Amino acid sequence: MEDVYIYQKDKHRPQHLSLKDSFYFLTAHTIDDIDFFDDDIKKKILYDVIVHAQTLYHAKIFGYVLWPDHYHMIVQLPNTRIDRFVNNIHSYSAKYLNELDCVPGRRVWYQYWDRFLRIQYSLDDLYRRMSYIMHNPIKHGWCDSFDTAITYPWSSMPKWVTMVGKDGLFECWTSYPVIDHSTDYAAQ
Ligand code: NI
Repeated sequence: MEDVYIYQKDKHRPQHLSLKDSFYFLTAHTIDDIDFFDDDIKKKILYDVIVHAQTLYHAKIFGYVLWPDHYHMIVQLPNTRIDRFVNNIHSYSAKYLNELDCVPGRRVWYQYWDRFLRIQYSLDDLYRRMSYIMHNPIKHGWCDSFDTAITYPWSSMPKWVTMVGKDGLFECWTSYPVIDHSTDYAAQ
């Protein structure tokens, strides 16, 4: 995914950002929170399907993190048909995963939640969601530090590091600290 987001302090409008489009923070869970995507081959299936949907729907994915039972994504769509975008990802990832596991027709995905990001006047909402993604490996017990979290391979974070450096990400992390999303199911 080439269009991952660039955090640029003091820049009014970051690269690739077209404000006429719709930005969403998206979270989707597998059915019964089953760890369907529990190895690299399976996560690669999900990743490839997401890349394909990105091209098909002219979406730009600025951030993502993939886990065995859910994923989060910050995505820009040129229209508001996020349902088609998500349904494409879910139907093809289920189809390919089920082929691999030899269980045709098995239900894989439960539901998704999207939050429209209000960034017309301020990018704070976007930066907060970037921090949320950076915090996710800690939240889900993969590691316990910022330095390790940003190396999580199934995410946009390694790409973010190459674009703005660890210092740039740390600045975002400290300027937009993760707030408690425990009552916000879309953000789990
Ligand atoms: Ni999560």
